[in-house]
Amino acid sequence: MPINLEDIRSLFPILHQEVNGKPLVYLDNAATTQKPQAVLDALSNYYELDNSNIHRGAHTLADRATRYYEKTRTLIKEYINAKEEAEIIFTKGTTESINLVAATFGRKFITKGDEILISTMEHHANIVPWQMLCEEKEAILKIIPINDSGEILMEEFDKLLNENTKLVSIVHVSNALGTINPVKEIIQKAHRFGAKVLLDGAQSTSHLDVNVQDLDCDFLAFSAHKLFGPTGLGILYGKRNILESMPPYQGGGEMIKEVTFAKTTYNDIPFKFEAGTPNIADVIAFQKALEFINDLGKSDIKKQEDDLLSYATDLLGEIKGFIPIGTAKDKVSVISFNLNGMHPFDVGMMLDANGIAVRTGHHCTQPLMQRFGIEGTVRASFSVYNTKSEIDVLVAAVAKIAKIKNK
Ligand code: C6P
Repeated sequence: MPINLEDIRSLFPILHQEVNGKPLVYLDNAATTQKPQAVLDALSNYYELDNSNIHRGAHTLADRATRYYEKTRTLIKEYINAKEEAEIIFTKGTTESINLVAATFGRKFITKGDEILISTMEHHANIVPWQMLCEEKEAILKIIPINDSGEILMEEFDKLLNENTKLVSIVHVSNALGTINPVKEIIQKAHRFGAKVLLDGAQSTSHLDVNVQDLDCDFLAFSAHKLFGPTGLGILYGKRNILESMPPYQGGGEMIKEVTFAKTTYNDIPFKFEAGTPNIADVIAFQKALEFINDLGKSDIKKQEDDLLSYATDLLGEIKGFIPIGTAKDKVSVISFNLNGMHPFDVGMMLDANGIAVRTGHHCTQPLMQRFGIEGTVRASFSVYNTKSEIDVLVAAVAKIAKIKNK
């Protein structure tokens, strides 16, 4: 069924406000998406009616909170087509999910001389944990280069892969460029050398159908807040046999089976990786975000976003001085650009004065910016609730700003 934009927008209270005297045009969805009313209601309902600690209490509220919490795990399992709930671990975000793998899988399985492959277009969250690990273990971090359009050079990837490669940790969709990487092929090739593959799904899980069994990835990391859910909640998917082979992440309550001063035995997965009282309210509220996406349907969402992307790409491309950064053939609805001779931050400020919210700067991808020889970009990122008339507002504002410079 075609998406009814008015209906969708009515579900998001935050969109209906003025910023700097202009109607808000929210185009910073790659940073975080807005939350539908149902998510906000679920948060307050939880604290009003169900608040309780989970997995421990013998009383009704604790039982109810536990059931609601675990229901989200089931919905996530279905959302990414994992085999079982035990493969879904709750974390604080994509960043913590990747750090968890570095601290556990990395601690146990990466040794001196091993090689870890990442690409030029990684977010800092998928660079720094591996640098830290490689430094500690005397392992080697290698970088897969990209072309001028912002696409991975697959023949260079082939050359880098060898029997020392233990892990390929790769972004599925670039936050700064929008590039969709050929991850299925990357995973197949890495597996031929026995390497494990972690997908950074922070940007892909909101736009694409991410099916972990079909992709055959070993890990997938993503964040609820980019999927219309609350901040401070992340997900790590891992294959059962790998998760079971990894040591725990943090020690504390919940992650144990039995503790004595002589020895502690650990809980089964996923609880082995979830020490302490978790982010119960946000996990429960995230259900409503997943229901929102499932109700619309991923393919209709993608269609709507692709439509906005091609509309905006065409119109912005006509503006004199507009320099797109990231022109991959396969892209999600992210447009990164510079205006000739203008600092991205200045452009962002002028857009904000028009009520338009975009992100400017390096987007936590400094090595990628260095690859393009720039300090940063202006990034407009569209979600399913954005409209063509909002894009018209963006295009008119960018054209006006470009004219100031071209005068
Ligand atoms: N990118 C952006 O504006 P957290 O902060 O843990 O939820 O997600 C980190 C992260 C990891 N990988 C990718 C590809 C990402 O895009 C992000 C978050 C935001 O682009 C905030 S820096």
